[in-house]
Amino acid sequence: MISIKTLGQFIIEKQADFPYAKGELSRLLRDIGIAAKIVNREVNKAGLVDILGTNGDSTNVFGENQKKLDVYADEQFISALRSGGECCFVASEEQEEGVVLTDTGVSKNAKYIVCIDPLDGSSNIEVNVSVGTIFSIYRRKSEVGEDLTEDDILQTGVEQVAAGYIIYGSSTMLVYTTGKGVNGFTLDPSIGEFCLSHPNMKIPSAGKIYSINEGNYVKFPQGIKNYIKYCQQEDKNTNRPYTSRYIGSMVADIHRNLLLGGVFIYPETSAQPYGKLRLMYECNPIAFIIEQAGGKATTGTKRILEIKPTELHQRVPAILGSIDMVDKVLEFLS
Ligand code: AHM
Ligand code: MG
Repeated sequence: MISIKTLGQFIIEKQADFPYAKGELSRLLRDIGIAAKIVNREVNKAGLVDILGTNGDSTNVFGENQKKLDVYADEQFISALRSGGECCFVASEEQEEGVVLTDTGVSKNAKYIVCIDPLDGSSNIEVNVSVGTIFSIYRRKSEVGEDLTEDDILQTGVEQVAAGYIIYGSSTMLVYTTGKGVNGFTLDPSIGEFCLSHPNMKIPSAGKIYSINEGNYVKFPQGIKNYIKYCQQEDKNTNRPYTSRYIGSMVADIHRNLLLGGVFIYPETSAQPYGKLRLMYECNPIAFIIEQAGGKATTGTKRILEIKPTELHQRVPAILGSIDMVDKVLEFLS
C-alpha cells in the first residue's frame, strides 16, 4: 500500500517546530491550502466558462455575474483568512490599502499578518499558461486588542514566519517554508488533497537556465547586459551557452529554476528604476523560499530579506536562484 502524507497531516506533525506552537500558524496554513483548492478549481475551468473579463466584472452566458479570476482569487483567500480567525491583516496586490480583519468576532485575537499576491501572472490565464499565488506570513508585534501599527504591517523579510507559493500548472503544487527547509505538495485531484511529493527541496548550487525578459534589454543596466552576453557565450568548462527560459509568470519561472537550477532576474530598467516586482508579496516570500532551499536572493546591492519596507506596494529589483549563478550576476554588476 502506498503511504501518502497530506498537507494537513504534515502541518500538524511539524507544529512543534514553531516558536509559538499553539496551532494558530498551522491553522492559518491550512486555511491558505483550502482557499488554494477553491482557486485551483476556478483556474482549471477558466477556458470553459467565460470568466475572463479583462476589466472588472462581466456577465457569462448564463447571465451570472462573473469576476476576473484575480479578483475572485483575492476574495477567496481573504474570505478563508477571515473565517479561519488567525489573521488580523491582509496586504494584497489586489487591494490599494490592506484589509483589517480584527473587526470580525472570530479574528479579534488573531496574531498573524498575511501578504499575498492572490493570482500572480494573471495575464497568462487567457493563453492557458501556469499562474500562481504567493504568500508571506508575519507575526503581529502589537498586543492583541491594540490597534495595528506600521510596525506590524511593514516588517522586514527576515521576520517572516512562513512563506509559500501555489503553482497552478500541469499539476497544482503548494510549496512552503516555515524557516526549516522547503517542502512541496502536489494536489491529487481525485482525493482533493495536497500530498507531500517534494520533501526538503534544495536548489542546485549551479545551473544553466537564465530567466529574464530580454525584450527589455536596451533598458537594462550595463552589468545585466554583460551577464546576458556571458550566458550566451560558448565555454565548455562552465557549460555555456546557458539556456534562456522565461514564462512571464514568476511562480512558474521560480519553480522550474528551483528544481533544475537557474537564475531569475527582474532588474531595474531605465523605465522602471525599482524593477517591476513587489517586495512584500512577491520578492520577500520567494526570497525566503529560495534561501531556505540553499539559494540566494538579492536586489543587486542588498539581500532582499533585509530591506525595510516603506510602503505596501513597494517594488524592488530581484535576482534570485542558484547561489553560484546569483554570485556571477553580482560580479558583473560590481
Ligand atoms: P503581475 O503581478 O501584474 O501579474 O505581474 C507580475 C508578473 C510576474 O509573475 C512575472 O515574473 C512578471 O510580472 C513578468 O513581467 P514582464 O512581462 O514585464 O516580463
Ligand atoms: Mg503579481
